[in-house]
Amino acid sequence: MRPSWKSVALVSCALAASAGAGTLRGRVEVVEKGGKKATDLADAVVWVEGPRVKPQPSAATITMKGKGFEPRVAVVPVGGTVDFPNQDPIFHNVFSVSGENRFDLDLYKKPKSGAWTFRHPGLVRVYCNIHPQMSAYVLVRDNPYWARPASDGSFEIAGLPAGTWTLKAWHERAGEAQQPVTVPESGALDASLTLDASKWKRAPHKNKFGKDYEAGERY
Ligand SMILES: [Cu+2]
Repeated sequence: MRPSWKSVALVSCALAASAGAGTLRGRVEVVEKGGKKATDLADAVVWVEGPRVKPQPSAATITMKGKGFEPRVAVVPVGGTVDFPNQDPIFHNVFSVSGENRFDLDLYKKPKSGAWTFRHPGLVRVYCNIHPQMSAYVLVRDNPYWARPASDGSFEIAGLPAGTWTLKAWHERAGEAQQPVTVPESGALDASLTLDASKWKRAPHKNKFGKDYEAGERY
């Protein structure tokens, strides 16, 4: 069947709609036990799930320093590499057992270094197999629409395709919150998210063998 003029017109309308781009502006709030507002909002991540747009390649660095990771939260696109240089004079062993993103860089110190390329979207919990107090997070995203909030919690995600998507926010002590957002073909949209950290408790995690850490290194 030959396409009629009518169906051709419909197709061009759909293309025009998906070419639209809106900006999402908002604020993230993290509420602690007793209703207190958290101040470490820059450690949160905000992102939009749904648009099938490939992110530009980018990389990140998480440095091991003073038996800690710095920064403690990083975001990379699928296929993005995180470097894990060790600035301490002692060995560290970066690893994760987070699903398909599990990895193990084994023991190293300067001048050796390690890196990992993340292939699957999701939240990756990163630990050291020697020091249980060391923890960091890598969020791996399959589209370019993410933002790190400013210290007051405000964020902006620009260039979003028009449509109804899911806005998500994450913070270490609260987990995820989400809400639907309908992005217009042009212009800005306001959206705010509140994350509940009131039930958070520091919980021990296992080492890379799934066992408890040996006594001597404590939280
Ligand atoms: Cu370590």
